[in-house]
Amino acid sequence: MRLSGLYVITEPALRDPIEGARLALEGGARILQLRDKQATTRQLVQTGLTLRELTRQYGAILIVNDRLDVALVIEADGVHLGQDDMPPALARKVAGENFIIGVSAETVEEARQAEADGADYLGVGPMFATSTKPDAGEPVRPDRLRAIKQAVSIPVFGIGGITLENAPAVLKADADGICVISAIMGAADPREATQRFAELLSASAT
Ligand code: 3NM
Repeated sequence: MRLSGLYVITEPALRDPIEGARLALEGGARILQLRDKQATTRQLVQTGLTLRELTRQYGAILIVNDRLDVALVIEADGVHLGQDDMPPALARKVAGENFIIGVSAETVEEARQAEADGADYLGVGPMFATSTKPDAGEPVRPDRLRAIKQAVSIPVFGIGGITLENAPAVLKADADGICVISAIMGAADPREATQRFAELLSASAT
Protein backbone atom coordinates (compact mmCIF):
# COMPACT_ATOMS: atom_id res chain seq x y z
CA MET A 1 0.00 0.00 0.00
CA ARG A 2 1.35 3.41 -0.97
CA LEU A 3 1.16 5.87 1.92
CA SER A 4 -0.75 9.06 1.22
CA GLY A 5 -3.21 11.56 2.61
CA LEU A 6 -3.51 13.09 6.04
CA TYR A 7 -0.81 12.22 8.60
CA VAL A 8 -1.53 13.53 12.10
CA ILE A 9 1.16 13.89 14.76
CA THR A 10 0.72 14.23 18.54
CA GLU A 11 2.25 17.10 20.53
CA PRO A 12 1.85 16.95 24.34
CA ALA A 13 2.49 20.69 24.73
CA LEU A 14 -0.73 21.30 22.78
CA ARG A 15 -2.94 18.38 23.83
CA ASP A 16 -2.72 15.13 25.73
CA PRO A 17 -1.49 12.62 23.10
CA ILE A 18 -4.14 10.00 23.87
CA GLU A 19 -7.01 12.50 23.82
CA GLY A 20 -5.59 14.18 20.70
CA ALA A 21 -5.15 10.86 18.95
CA ARG A 22 -8.69 9.75 19.79
CA LEU A 23 -10.18 12.97 18.42
CA ALA A 24 -8.05 12.80 15.25
CA LEU A 25 -9.09 9.17 14.68
CA GLU A 26 -12.75 10.10 15.22
CA GLY A 27 -12.27 12.88 12.66
CA GLY A 28 -10.95 10.42 10.07
CA ALA A 29 -7.15 10.36 10.48
CA ARG A 30 -5.75 7.03 9.31
CA ILE A 31 -2.04 7.72 9.79
CA LEU A 32 -1.02 8.74 13.29
CA GLN A 33 2.42 9.46 14.73
CA LEU A 34 3.32 9.35 18.41
CA ARG A 35 5.74 12.21 18.94
CA ASP A 36 6.74 13.23 22.45
CA LYS A 37 10.26 14.57 22.87
CA GLN A 38 9.93 15.02 26.66
CA ALA A 39 8.52 11.66 27.76
CA THR A 40 10.62 9.03 29.50
CA THR A 41 10.96 5.70 27.72
CA ARG A 42 8.49 4.19 30.17
CA GLN A 43 5.91 6.92 29.53
CA LEU A 44 6.38 6.63 25.77
CA VAL A 45 5.79 2.88 25.88
CA GLN A 46 2.68 3.32 28.03
CA THR A 47 1.18 5.96 25.74
CA GLY A 48 2.27 3.95 22.73
CA LEU A 49 0.45 0.82 23.90
CA THR A 50 -2.77 2.80 24.35
CA LEU A 51 -2.36 4.38 20.91
CA ARG A 52 -1.72 0.94 19.45
CA GLU A 53 -5.07 -0.27 20.78
CA LEU A 54 -6.87 2.86 19.57
CA THR A 55 -5.33 2.80 16.08
CA ARG A 56 -6.22 -0.90 15.73
CA GLN A 57 -9.85 -0.07 16.55
CA TYR A 58 -9.88 2.46 13.71
CA GLY A 59 -7.77 0.46 11.26
CA ALA A 60 -5.19 3.26 11.36
CA ILE A 61 -1.43 3.15 10.88
CA LEU A 62 0.71 3.98 13.92
CA ILE A 63 4.22 5.40 13.55
CA VAL A 64 6.58 6.29 16.43
CA ASN A 65 8.84 9.31 16.10
CA ASP A 66 12.62 8.84 16.55
CA ARG A 67 12.52 5.66 18.62
CA LEU A 68 12.88 2.35 16.80
CA ASP A 69 13.04 0.47 20.11
CA VAL A 70 9.70 1.87 21.30
CA ALA A 71 8.11 1.31 17.88
CA LEU A 72 9.11 -2.37 17.94
CA VAL A 73 8.08 -2.96 21.55
CA ILE A 74 4.57 -1.53 21.11
CA GLU A 75 4.19 -3.27 17.72
CA ALA A 76 3.73 -0.01 15.84
CA ASP A 77 3.55 -0.14 12.06
CA GLY A 78 6.64 1.96 11.66
CA VAL A 79 9.14 4.54 12.84
CA HIS A 80 9.96 8.06 11.65
CA LEU A 81 13.67 8.91 11.67
CA GLY A 82 15.39 12.29 11.52
CA GLN A 83 18.79 12.90 9.97
CA ASP A 84 20.49 12.43 13.37
CA ASP A 85 18.54 9.31 14.36
CA MET A 86 19.16 5.63 13.65
CA PRO A 87 20.38 5.18 10.05
CA PRO A 88 17.42 3.84 8.02
CA ALA A 89 19.37 0.92 6.54
CA LEU A 90 20.25 -0.33 10.04
CA ALA A 91 16.67 0.18 11.24
CA ARG A 92 15.54 -1.94 8.28
CA LYS A 93 17.91 -4.74 9.26
CA VAL A 94 16.36 -4.96 12.72
CA ALA A 95 12.74 -4.22 11.84
CA GLY A 96 12.36 -6.28 8.66
CA GLU A 97 10.69 -5.61 5.34
CA ASN A 98 7.11 -5.25 6.58
CA PHE A 99 7.85 -2.24 8.72
CA ILE A 100 7.36 1.36 7.62
CA ILE A 101 10.44 3.56 7.82
CA GLY A 102 9.92 7.28 7.28
CA VAL A 103 12.79 9.75 7.03
CA SER A 104 12.95 13.54 7.32
CA ALA A 105 14.64 15.15 4.33
CA GLU A 106 15.24 18.82 3.72
CA THR A 107 17.23 18.64 0.50
CA VAL A 108 17.16 16.63 -2.73
CA GLU A 109 20.43 14.99 -1.68
CA GLU A 110 19.03 13.84 1.68
CA ALA A 111 15.90 12.60 -0.07
CA ARG A 112 17.88 10.52 -2.60
CA GLN A 113 20.05 9.09 0.16
CA ALA A 114 17.03 8.17 2.31
CA GLU A 115 15.41 6.39 -0.64
CA ALA A 116 18.66 4.51 -1.34
CA ASP A 117 18.79 3.54 2.34
CA GLY A 118 15.36 1.95 2.10
CA ALA A 119 12.99 4.63 3.38
CA ASP A 120 9.31 3.99 2.63
CA TYR A 121 8.31 7.64 2.67
CA LEU A 122 9.80 11.09 3.24
CA GLY A 123 8.74 14.03 5.39
CA VAL A 124 9.92 17.25 3.75
CA GLY A 125 9.93 20.53 5.63
CA PRO A 126 9.40 22.88 7.08
CA MET A 127 7.03 23.92 4.31
CA PHE A 128 6.16 27.14 6.17
CA ALA A 129 7.18 28.86 9.41
CA THR A 130 6.34 26.77 12.47
CA SER A 131 6.72 27.23 16.20
CA THR A 132 6.10 23.55 16.95
CA LYS A 133 9.69 22.58 16.10
CA PRO A 134 11.95 25.49 17.04
CA ASP A 135 15.04 23.94 15.37
CA ALA A 136 13.25 23.23 12.08
CA GLY A 137 15.18 25.93 10.20
CA GLU A 138 14.00 28.25 7.45
CA PRO A 139 10.97 27.16 5.42
CA VAL A 140 11.94 25.22 2.29
CA ARG A 141 8.55 26.00 0.72
CA PRO A 142 6.48 23.71 -1.53
CA ASP A 143 8.95 24.26 -4.40
CA ARG A 144 11.49 22.10 -2.58
CA LEU A 145 8.93 19.35 -2.19
CA ARG A 146 8.27 19.47 -5.92
CA ALA A 147 12.00 19.13 -6.65
CA ILE A 148 12.24 16.17 -4.25
CA LYS A 149 9.18 14.52 -5.80
CA GLN A 150 10.93 14.67 -9.15
CA ALA A 151 14.06 13.04 -7.67
CA VAL A 152 12.54 10.05 -5.83
CA SER A 153 9.75 7.55 -6.36
CA ILE A 154 8.67 6.93 -2.74
CA PRO A 155 5.75 8.95 -1.26
CA VAL A 156 6.59 12.46 -0.09
CA PHE A 157 4.73 14.27 2.71
CA GLY A 158 4.98 17.99 3.38
CA ILE A 159 5.39 19.05 7.03
CA GLY A 160 5.72 22.26 9.00
CA GLY A 161 3.28 25.10 9.44
CA ILE A 162 0.59 23.46 7.33
CA THR A 163 -2.90 24.86 7.80
CA LEU A 164 -6.20 24.47 5.98
CA GLU A 165 -5.37 27.68 4.13
CA ASN A 166 -1.91 26.76 2.84
CA ALA A 167 -2.34 22.98 2.44
CA PRO A 168 -3.55 23.38 -1.19
CA ALA A 169 -0.16 24.90 -2.14
CA VAL A 170 1.60 21.80 -0.78
CA LEU A 171 -0.75 19.47 -2.64
CA LYS A 172 -0.26 21.50 -5.81
CA ALA A 173 3.47 20.86 -5.51
CA ASP A 174 2.57 17.16 -5.96
CA ALA A 175 2.76 16.04 -2.31
CA ASP A 176 1.41 12.56 -1.62
CA GLY A 177 0.19 13.81 1.73
CA ILE A 178 0.58 16.34 4.51
CA CYS A 179 1.69 16.04 8.14
CA VAL A 180 -0.09 18.26 10.63
CA ILE A 181 0.51 18.99 14.31
CA SER A 182 -0.70 22.37 15.61
CA ALA A 183 -3.52 22.98 13.12
CA ILE A 184 -5.14 19.85 14.59
CA MET A 185 -3.70 19.34 18.10
CA GLY A 186 -3.93 23.08 18.83
CA ALA A 187 -7.42 23.50 17.36
CA ALA A 188 -10.39 24.18 19.62
CA ASP A 189 -12.05 21.14 18.06
CA PRO A 190 -9.42 18.68 16.76
CA ARG A 191 -12.09 16.28 15.51
CA GLU A 192 -13.62 18.91 13.27
CA ALA A 193 -10.20 20.19 12.16
CA THR A 194 -9.22 16.65 11.16
CA GLN A 195 -12.47 16.24 9.22
CA ARG A 196 -11.79 19.42 7.31
CA PHE A 197 -8.24 18.38 6.40
CA ALA A 198 -9.48 14.92 5.41
CA GLU A 199 -12.13 16.47 3.14
CA LEU A 200 -9.56 18.76 1.55
CA LEU A 201 -7.26 15.82 0.85
CA SER A 202 -9.94 13.57 -0.56
CA ALA A 203 -11.15 16.40 -2.82
CA SER A 204 -7.61 16.86 -4.13
CA ALA A 205 -7.22 13.11 -4.74
CA THR A 206 -10.20 12.99 -7.10
N1 3NM B 1 9.19 18.41 11.60
P1 3NM B 1 3.18 22.06 12.81
S1 3NM B 1 8.41 20.75 11.03
C1 3NM B 1 7.84 17.77 13.57
O1 3NM B 1 10.55 20.35 8.99
C2 3NM B 1 8.22 18.71 12.52
O2 3NM B 1 10.98 18.29 9.51
C3 3NM B 1 9.40 19.40 10.75
O3 3NM B 1 4.29 21.01 13.31
C4 3NM B 1 10.39 19.35 9.68
O4 3NM B 1 2.25 21.29 11.94
C5 3NM B 1 7.69 19.97 12.33
O5 3NM B 1 2.52 22.48 14.10
C6 3NM B 1 6.61 20.60 13.14
O6 3NM B 1 3.90 23.17 12.15
C7 3NM B 1 5.28 20.49 12.47
